[in-house]
Amino acid sequence: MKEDLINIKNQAIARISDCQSLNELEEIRIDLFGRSGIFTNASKNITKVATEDRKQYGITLNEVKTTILDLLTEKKNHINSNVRTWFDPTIPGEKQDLGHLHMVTNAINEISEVFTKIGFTRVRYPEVEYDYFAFGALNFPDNHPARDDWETFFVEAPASSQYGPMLLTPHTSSGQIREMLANKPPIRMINIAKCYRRQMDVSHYPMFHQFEGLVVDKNISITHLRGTIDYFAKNFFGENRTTRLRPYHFQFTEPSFEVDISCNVCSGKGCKLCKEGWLEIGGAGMVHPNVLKNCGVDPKKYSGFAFGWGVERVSMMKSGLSIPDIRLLYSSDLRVLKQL
Ligand code: FA5
Repeated sequence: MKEDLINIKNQAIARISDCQSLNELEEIRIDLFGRSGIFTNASKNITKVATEDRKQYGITLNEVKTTILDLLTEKKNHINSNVRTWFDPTIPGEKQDLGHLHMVTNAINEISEVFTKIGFTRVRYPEVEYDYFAFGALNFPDNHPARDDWETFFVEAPASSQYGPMLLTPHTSSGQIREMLANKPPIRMINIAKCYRRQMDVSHYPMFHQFEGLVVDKNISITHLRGTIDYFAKNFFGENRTTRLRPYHFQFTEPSFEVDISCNVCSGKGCKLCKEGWLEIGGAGMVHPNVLKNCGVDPKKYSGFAFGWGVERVSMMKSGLSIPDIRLLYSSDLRVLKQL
């Protein structure tokens, strides 16, 4: 009986190796494993095998079956690999999607370019900061509640005895301190970096970008601030845009302002988007004498101006696309990203 199985195997091997086509191979398979195939019948014969030989017969059956099936698969792959697949060179190619820089990266590049053209140096300072640089040196007395306005993330790390607790910088104004400690006036910096705040709604995101301008030199006045802001507005948003300053309060500037830009939808006449013709872009002011002193700059000799605005905010205002929610920018939704 066992010899019969070996014969089945040897004959199958011979037939499979001579076989030249898939049809022929299928015939061999059916001859062996079909309903009344040679192998199928041999399996049924197990009932006729003496009980003491049955186990060995079963093992041989399995070995023969595995060998033949493996050979059939191997032969099938071999025949398939020899079949030349038809290639039609006239079929149009598949169009590959082209990636592009994110809208925020483009805005950062453009903002850098606008300011470096008028002599500002692009800098970047740490995102993980100490309280002293983000608040203390910016004229916030210890434990002053104005810190709350910045809804800061604190880092679980040992506080510095000199600079206080560690935090994720909530604004690029910390870069003012780093810049003045590292360089003597004249200073013209544009610091563009990531900022973090515990905020999340249609116009706020926990991670966002600001660009901070700082100019410190002899005889710097509000007119320089106005001129710089107007220059930026016209270069970034368009020739027809104008700006205005509204009185405001920041600890680190005196006087302080909120900067508005004329609305592009109604050209400053007043509409649904802007209400009164103006859109807010961010804060600005003349550097507070205490901040200059904290950085070793003599306020009797030098003065300066600073401004800090949101990159996402200004690029959303510029784009002409109506982006109703800042969170869309970071949603990684290709339907949105492809449009920007
Ligand atoms: C400040 O952060 C000041 N440091 C700005 C400044 C610099 C004033 C220099 C004077 C001199 P404010 O908190 O208003 O100010 O933020 C400035 C801008 O950052 C806002 O107008 C907004 O455009 C952007 N911004 C603030 N928080 C978020 C947020 N969570 N998501 C997105 N953008 C934000």
